Amino acid sequence: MGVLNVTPDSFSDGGRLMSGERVDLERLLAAAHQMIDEGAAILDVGGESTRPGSTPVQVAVECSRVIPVIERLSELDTIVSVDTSKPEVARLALEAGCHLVNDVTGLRDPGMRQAVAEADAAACIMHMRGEPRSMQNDPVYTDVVAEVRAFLEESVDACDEAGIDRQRLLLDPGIGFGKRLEHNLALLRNLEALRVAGLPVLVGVSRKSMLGALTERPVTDRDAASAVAAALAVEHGASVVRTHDVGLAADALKLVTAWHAHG
Ligand code: HH2
Repeated sequence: MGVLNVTPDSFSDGGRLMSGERVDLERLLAAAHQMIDEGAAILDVGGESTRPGSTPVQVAVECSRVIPVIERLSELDTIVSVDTSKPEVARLALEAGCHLVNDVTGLRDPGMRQAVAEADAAACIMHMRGEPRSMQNDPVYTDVVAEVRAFLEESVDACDEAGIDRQRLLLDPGIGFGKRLEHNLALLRNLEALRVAGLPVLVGVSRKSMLGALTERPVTDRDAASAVAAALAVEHGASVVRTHDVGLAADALKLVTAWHAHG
């Protein structure tokens, strides 16, 4: 899953695909084609940063960023995902040709579950402790793996009740979303334990601060560590990795595949 952020303020690539307040569609399409060529199966379009300390944006602003992009990407031979936690944005994105709703709040809003069910769309349920504004203020868990799994179980049940086809769900531990380094590492080492109902797990660790803490590198220089983390995540049970540098992650995953094919 390649990340296409159309925001001025995302933590690692804010403004890259923008021209002032507007999305630069030419640059965005070039980035999308490059990701597809490098091996992305899914393109994830986000119009609101969820970095620690970020503040929410209005529905109209988020829509003005993501909807024209989704319309264009839906013409390509790829799965299009919208990274949003607002049902209104998700509905319009699905109407515009989006296939998957990637909700960092784990479809907690019943309106979001209804939107996904009505469109018979796919969805990613991510775990987040708290909200972006305050989530890194000393999060505490007794057993982080058990607590995240319990949340995912409840969420899958809620999606069942809303009429969402289970086969269309992905689960995500939410690396860096209300977690300290030791929590992130425990989750990454135990991804198999998070596979509620055998569903596939998605991991987003690309460029995140845990990699900064481990390598002492700035956000602009974490792509090598991100690729290694992607490989480790797949080795420990992830089926999808969300990444800013698709080429590097694809190389890393080719090695994992070869390792197993010839083992
Ligand atoms: N991480 C980010 C955003 N969306 N979605 C899922 N499912 N899993 C993740 O780990 C995840 C996510 C944060 O990364 P990014 O989009 O690069 O930054 P920002 O939120 O600042 O736009």
